[in-house]
Amino acid sequence: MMMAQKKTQRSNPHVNLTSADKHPLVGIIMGSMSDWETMEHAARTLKSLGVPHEVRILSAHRTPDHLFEYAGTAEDRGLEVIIAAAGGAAHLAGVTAAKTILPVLGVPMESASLKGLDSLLSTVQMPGGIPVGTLAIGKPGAINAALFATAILGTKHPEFRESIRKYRAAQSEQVLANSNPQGEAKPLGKSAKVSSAVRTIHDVTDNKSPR
Ligand code: RP5
Repeated sequence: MMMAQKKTQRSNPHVNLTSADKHPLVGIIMGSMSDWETMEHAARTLKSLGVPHEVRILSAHRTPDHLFEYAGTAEDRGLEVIIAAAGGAAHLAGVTAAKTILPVLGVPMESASLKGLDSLLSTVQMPGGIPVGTLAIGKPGAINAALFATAILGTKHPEFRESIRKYRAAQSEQVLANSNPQGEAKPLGKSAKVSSAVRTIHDVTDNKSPR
């Protein structure tokens, strides 16, 4: 049973994706299975940073009661940050924020009709009183939401501050190791060899730098 669950983690957002079997500190929720292709980047980024997390599909309009229960019990269940992704008239992050005092980060999904501008405005334009920290549309927002969530955790858990530090260093190293777009890589930095941390960034971003 346990083995079967682990095997499906990469492709099934209904299943917990936790690091080292610790209880989740970050909850990633999204309005639809169609958001998973984008939000998988948030989950993979958290995984690479060693942040225990869980992933759920919950919709403000399709499963409102379940969303209320999830957001209303998140704090008691030990979550410390929630990442909420939705597209179109994207009210998931705002409704979640209304039901918890945990920090909620919103990721606007790129929509078919308006390329995510609808999602962005719906997520970011919260009236004063209930904040949603809104990231960029799509994959960059998914990656940055994970990094931001980790930075928030880092104010309380020093190990996650170190995870961010390593990620940043590896990111710089990756740029410096490929600094000449016309020719062979001539590292500008101290280190000529690409570290394993750089490979981790490659893993996270599907061999592309975050855009
Ligand atoms: C939102 O509607 C979801 O977050 C998704 O981005 C969008 C479209 O959902 P589907 O019609 O693909 O399920 O609730």
